[in-house]
Amino acid sequence: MVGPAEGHLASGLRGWGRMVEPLELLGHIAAALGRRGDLASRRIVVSAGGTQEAIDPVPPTRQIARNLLVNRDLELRDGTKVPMWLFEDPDDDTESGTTLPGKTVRTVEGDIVHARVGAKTNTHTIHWHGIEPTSMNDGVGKHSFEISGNFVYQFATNQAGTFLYHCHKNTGLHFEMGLYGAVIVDPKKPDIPEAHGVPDPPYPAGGPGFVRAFNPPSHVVRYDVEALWVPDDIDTRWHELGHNAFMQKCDPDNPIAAENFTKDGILNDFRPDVFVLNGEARRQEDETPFEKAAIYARVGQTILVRYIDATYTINEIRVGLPAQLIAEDGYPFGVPPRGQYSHPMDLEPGEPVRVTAAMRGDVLIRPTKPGKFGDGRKTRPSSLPLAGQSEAPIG
Ligand SMILES: [Cu+2]
Repeated sequence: MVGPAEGHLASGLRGWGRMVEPLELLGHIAAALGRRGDLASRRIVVSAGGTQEAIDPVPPTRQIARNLLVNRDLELRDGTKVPMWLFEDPDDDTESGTTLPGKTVRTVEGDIVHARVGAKTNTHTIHWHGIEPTSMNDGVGKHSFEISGNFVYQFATNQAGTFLYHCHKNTGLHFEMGLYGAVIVDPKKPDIPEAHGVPDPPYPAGGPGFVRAFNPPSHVVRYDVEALWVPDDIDTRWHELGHNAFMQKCDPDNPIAAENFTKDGILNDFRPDVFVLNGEARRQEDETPFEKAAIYARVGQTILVRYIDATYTINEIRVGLPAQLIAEDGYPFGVPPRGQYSHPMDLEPGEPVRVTAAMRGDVLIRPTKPGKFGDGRKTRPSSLPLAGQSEAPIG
């Protein structure tokens, strides 16, 4: 590709868009093909044309929008304010459009999604973690591009499961600052008696709905109550840093040279002093329960917990009731075509699931007795969030 050149345009305007002059074209051709190679004395066709056209005419089945970013303070119980960067849904001007974690993106298996993304300040991206779009739509800045202004990402959500989206510019910092949210891909509603009373997907937040899981032959499980747990840890020192702190400069000849990192940051040193669950923040010594993570269900109901780890450390998730881990990282255990060597895992009350950054999982819980259930550990009863409740709570 050669050009375009700058100058007088057919539209009457001046600017970039002219075909380059024939002599310059000849020079490019000679440089590319050589003067006396195998193609000597051949004729060459040069074609030129407009560059403004619909690049991809695939019609979307679902359209969403997110802007980056909104500045918000996360207020601790002692009054300390931690600066955060949040996603904003420009089509939702209520409080639920700008949240920590970011507003959930919910799609259905088989959707073609168009995500209109705006960078309101500086440059950002959105990476659709685990969805695996094309590299142009994957939002990994270093492998494609960062967004300045607006861009429409296109991807297909062909696999039901729990995924996440997050900014992938200067990722260590921008993810830490709060630019993350859930992507939930629902399976299509099955034509079975249990589907009675369940609305069409995308299923409502909180339930009821269906989740992809080992359950032949349909490989869906109906749940009544749905919860999303998103733990995060915060090094409050990082939240005073600038947009490009400790960012690697681009030097294609020596991409990993130490001198290519700006020195105005500490992203090689993470010391979390605040723990966050579903946007509620606590200092380490603070034992106050996390209200937003509490789950209320009745005996006999099926609870689905989706967790997404937004921390940078190793965490253990514990449930004070028998539970079943049915999927990890968007992959359901035991479900074709990939599940022939895996199977759902039964968890004893209090048995930990170890997770770290960006790991996800789906857990089913079926309470058989009324009560209030914490993390299942004897030493710190009910200090972690699961609270099953019936008409007559005990314990
Ligand atoms: Cu960003």
